[in-house]
Amino acid sequence: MKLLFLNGPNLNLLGLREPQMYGRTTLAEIEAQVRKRAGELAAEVDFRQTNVEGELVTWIQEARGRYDVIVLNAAAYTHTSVALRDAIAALGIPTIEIHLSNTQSREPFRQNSFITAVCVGQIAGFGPASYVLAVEAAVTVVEKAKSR
Ligand code: CA2
Repeated sequence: MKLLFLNGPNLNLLGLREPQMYGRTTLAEIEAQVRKRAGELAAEVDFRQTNVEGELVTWIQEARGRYDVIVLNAAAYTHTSVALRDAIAALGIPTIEIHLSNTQSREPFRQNSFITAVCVGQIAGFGPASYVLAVEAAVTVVEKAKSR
């Protein structure tokens, strides 16, 4: 089972700036937590971050045939990107939307996601644990698909 974790703009700053909002854990530390849980569940993980919207689109397109599930924290592009929505809709493999914060309890512009409707589900509000929960959700999604 292969999982592709994609992280959008500014998530490279995690743990380094604005700790009151996003905590003190770095993206590298989150990646380590993801790899640990994935190892326990016999899943392989690729974990990437970019500040470039088109790069996320390309990575989503290239995932076809290579990964079983994408886990996507699109960061600010969540609230703006028709391009990401179209890429996910065209992909044909399940995508899980994740966020560190509970976007529904934040500013109104964060309460709209362009990608929720084309994802299998969303995990938000648990800080770095959102990523670990996503590993478990991804395994559940793949096992459910196999049992059909
Ligand atoms: O809660 C999340 O995971 C978000 O996707 C984070 C995005 C935000 O735009 C979304 O509405 C919700 C922001 C990521 C920026 O991360 C930073 C980390 C440290 C310092 C500055 C930004």
